[in-house]
Amino acid sequence: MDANPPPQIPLSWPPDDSLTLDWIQSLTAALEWASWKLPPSEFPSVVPVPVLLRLVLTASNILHKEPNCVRVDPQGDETSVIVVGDVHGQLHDVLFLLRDAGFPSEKRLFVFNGDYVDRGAWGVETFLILLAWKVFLPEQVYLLRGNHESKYCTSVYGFEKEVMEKYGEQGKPVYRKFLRCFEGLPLASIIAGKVYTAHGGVFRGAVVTPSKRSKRKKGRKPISVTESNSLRLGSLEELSKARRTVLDPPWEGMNLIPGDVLWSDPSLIPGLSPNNERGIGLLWGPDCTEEFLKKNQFKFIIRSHEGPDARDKRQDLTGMQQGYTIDHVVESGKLITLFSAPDYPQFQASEDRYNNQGAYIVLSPPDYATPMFHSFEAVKPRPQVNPYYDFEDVIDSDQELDLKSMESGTSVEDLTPV
Ligand SMILES: [Mn+2]
Repeated sequence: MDANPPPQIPLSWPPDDSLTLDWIQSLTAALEWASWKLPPSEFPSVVPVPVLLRLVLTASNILHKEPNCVRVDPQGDETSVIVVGDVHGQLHDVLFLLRDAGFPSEKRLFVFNGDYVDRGAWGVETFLILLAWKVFLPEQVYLLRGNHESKYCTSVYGFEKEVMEKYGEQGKPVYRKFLRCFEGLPLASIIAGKVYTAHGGVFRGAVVTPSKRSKRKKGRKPISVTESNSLRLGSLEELSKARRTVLDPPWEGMNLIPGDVLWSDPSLIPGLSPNNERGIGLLWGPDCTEEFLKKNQFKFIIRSHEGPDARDKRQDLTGMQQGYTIDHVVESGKLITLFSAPDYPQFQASEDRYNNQGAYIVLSPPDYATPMFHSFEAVKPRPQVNPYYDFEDVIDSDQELDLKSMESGTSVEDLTPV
């Protein structure tokens, strides 16, 4: 890495507001250089606050207009779609992935499945680069939300502190702008009408009947979702109606769908059940995968959310050493878990690392229904930096939601959705 800074530093916002490929390349070169050569506190000398705010706001405006479930419909007979799982602030691995797969273009669409920030030390850099691609190619690049794109997760797993250390006194408004952007990230995608992708997975249907006005003027009893025992799989129509602009999805009440989409995990046990390990979301069995695929005429579900540490604790599902697993094989198709952060997590208390590969998936024309898996190793060495969270104390990823530390102070039993 060159000792001299790239010539574009500090970066400036293009005068006519239009991002170019050149601008993205300058941003990438500057961020990569700074990750090796500058202490975090000098980050504003590379990306000054006004430039960062313009980029985040421009992307945010695009994202907020997208529906909960974006339709990714490749045009022409030469267009492929790349799907990417969790990247967790591992800048150098994301840059390797983009170079390896080929950068986004008219002929190469990208769907990112969320979890851009937290745990890794370069969440700001990683997310800014992805936002720049989104602004440059809004119809070719899709950024979905992960459970870590939330206020709760970023306050526990490092991103909030990372922003504060990189932007110092100006950190608070910068962090708030990031949170506002997270609210806009869509929840799911449908690729070529065949492949459903979301960070966690499937979701329950709303069990609340439309409120009919009581004939009596007073004494209308609110209907509680958690009183119902009838968990059923949700429809795409229900997904489209969910309110996603909640920083932390509720685990009870009228708006459970975002929490399910972002936090759920597959299981080999049939049916839908509460995800007690996580404290939010669902576990769903192969029968639900079949029902969801069949009803919507999909061939695949591609979800992310479980890394090698999470899979290490699961007896029923296979490990994440190659960056992907095939969890359900049913009559209508398959359920895939895709994880794109190799040698994860970046900071570990134990010498004994998972040394997992990351992976991305290529879906190709004409049918987009034969996923090609590309596994890759971590870029090494990584720059030596300090973590932004207490990785030795923080609970491991299988119970990402430490409910006891939530502000409400409500007990786990009270919060578990029925
Ligand atoms: Mn996740």
